[in-house]
Amino acid sequence: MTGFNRIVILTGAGLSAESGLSTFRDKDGIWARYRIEDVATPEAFARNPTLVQDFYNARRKGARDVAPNAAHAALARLESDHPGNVLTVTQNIDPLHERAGSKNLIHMHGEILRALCAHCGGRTPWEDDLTADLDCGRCGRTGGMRPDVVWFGEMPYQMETIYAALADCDLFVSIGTSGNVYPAAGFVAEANAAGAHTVELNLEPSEGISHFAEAIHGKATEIVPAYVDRLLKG
Ligand code: BJW
Repeated sequence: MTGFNRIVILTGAGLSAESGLSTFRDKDGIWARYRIEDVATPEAFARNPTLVQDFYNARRKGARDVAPNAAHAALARLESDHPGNVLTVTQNIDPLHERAGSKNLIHMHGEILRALCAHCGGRTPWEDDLTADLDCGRCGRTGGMRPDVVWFGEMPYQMETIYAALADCDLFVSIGTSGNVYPAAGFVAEANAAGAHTVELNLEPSEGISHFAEAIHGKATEIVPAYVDRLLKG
């Protein structure tokens, strides 16, 4: 496995499952307990802000004290020890990659420990509950403070940077994601078009499995450290 110089890693909820955070589409996942239309769209926030804030307030509490697992640690080790460039793009809103030490990191679906003012677009670190009566520290307006996360129908963050990295990568590795949500589900096609080797590491075959040149299935805490060892040994 020698010769990879520009690596893009895409991660999803399966990476954080063994840290105790729920995935979305597994049978006991978040979407088995909540309807997407009720909690993860701008229309839901406009219709019932309290329900949406309660949903994310509970998840913010869950993310505050959670620890990264062996898979997050292995990806941080890859970034620090690999001689080439490693960019990690995560769909996860939890802070586990950065807690493990990843630095070249994009949270394309936002961060649960940040707030976004729907009025002025200001983004700010936020560890406590969000409520409908809060004022924005930047523009002073009330009622617009929401979690800094990307809902259905909204544009994920830093897409230009991500597409530029995909167009230039020689290895693309997708980890712990079901491949249901676009644009992330389309990244493997972009990497294939760039001539990159493409690898899926997941508990089970994802929706996009046919697009990957290689796949390893199993628990992230087992298969990710082993795969990183293989990459670093060259
Ligand atoms: C393990 C494991 C273990 C478990 N070890 N593995 C029709 C066609 C195409 C697209 C669309 C369409 N209609 C609408 C769209 C667009 C829409 C979309 O994709 N809809 C689909 C449902 C079809 N997308 C959007 O609206 C996005 N914006 C957009 O497209 O803007 C326009 C645009 C166009 C072109 C370029 C750029 C932009 C926004 C999507 C926002 C998604 N938001 C959420 C919520 C974020 C906040 C929050 O966390 O609450 O993001 S939804 C949810 O799904 C969350 C996740 O990041 C995302 C992906 O989920 P993920 O990570 O894949 O989790 P799971 O649960 O699905 O899978 C986990 C996997 O792990 C499973 O496979 C398990 O087996 C595995 N696993 N344990 C290893 N221990």
